[in-house]
Amino acid sequence: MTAARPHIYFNSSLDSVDEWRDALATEFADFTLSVDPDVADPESVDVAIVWTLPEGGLGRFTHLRAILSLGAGINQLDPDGLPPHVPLARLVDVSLTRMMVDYARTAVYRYHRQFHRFEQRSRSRTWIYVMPTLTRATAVGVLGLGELGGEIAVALRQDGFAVSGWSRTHKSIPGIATFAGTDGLQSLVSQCDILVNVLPLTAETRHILSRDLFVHCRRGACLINMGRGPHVAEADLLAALADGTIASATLDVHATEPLPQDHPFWNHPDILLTPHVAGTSLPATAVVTIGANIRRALAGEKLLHQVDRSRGY
Ligand code: NDP
Ligand code: OXD
Repeated sequence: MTAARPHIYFNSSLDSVDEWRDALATEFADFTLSVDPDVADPESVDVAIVWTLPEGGLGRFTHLRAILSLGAGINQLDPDGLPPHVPLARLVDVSLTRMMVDYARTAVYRYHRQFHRFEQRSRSRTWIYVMPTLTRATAVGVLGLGELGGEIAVALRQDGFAVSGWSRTHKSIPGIATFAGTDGLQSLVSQCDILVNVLPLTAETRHILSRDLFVHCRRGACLINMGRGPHVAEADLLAALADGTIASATLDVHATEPLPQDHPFWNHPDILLTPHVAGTSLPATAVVTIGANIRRALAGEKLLHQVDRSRGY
């Protein structure tokens, strides 16, 4: 509990402002929490906690000291349009991490135990026997080895899968084969049965899941996209599913959300869609980082998990 009395602006269509008010009350004895359209004295706002930008952006908050994302990703805040002098932080939250690990495991096991094939065959009353295997026989590649990808890779390794991972800078994680750079990505995908994408969306990673990559994949590999929709070149994925390069895809994130009614991903026999639910932060746990970052912002200190604007994540 601190004596600081921050003025906090909050904007999210997904998160409950009441739950966040209660959570912030465990960190600050006195604070003001403003939401549109009732933001009195916008010039006095110290910190913005946001999932997406409000209409009109954040320009009216002329004395803003920090922008704190309610997501681990920040691309939805259109970072290039944010005031460059205001530090921006992404969210790291134990609940979010736990949910992302659970989602990755669920989707990986669905492929490893062939449930996707049994689901399809049961619709046509077809009995197929596929010999089950131990997890060590399935090679899983994790794209992105940050807060989330790193935990996912370690959890899958603990489950016995043969895990490899890819990041921008080289990482060393016991029991996991690590790769970096474009050549590293091609080597990794050529060895994997299942790919899990948990990269941030940046200029470099947009459409990374495209034909150029699929041609290096093991034939019949399965894809799990938990990063962002625009990581996938959609027409390339449909073509790869049609010719068997990719056997099946689990897509949690989509270029347009909600996915338009006429989108070809709906009803596709080899695609499982989930509505961007892989992970979410919970105020009761996320407030620990958010509270610490509000105090840092008021003190003019560097934020935890501050985004490097030049890298884009
Ligand atoms: P981090 O910033 O902790 O990690 C990002 C990882 O991606 C790092 O390992 C980084 O490499 C790597 N990376 C970034 N750019 C490249 C590149 N050009 N080439 C290779 N590797 C690259 O992010 P988080 O793990 O916290 O979050 C990752 C993403 O997950 C979010 O940005 C968001 O898009 C998505 N997400 C999705 C959710 C959902 O519900 N579907 C929920 C939460 C997050 P290096 O280690 O070298 O820096
Ligand atoms: C996030 C998300 O980035 O939920 O945290 O997508």
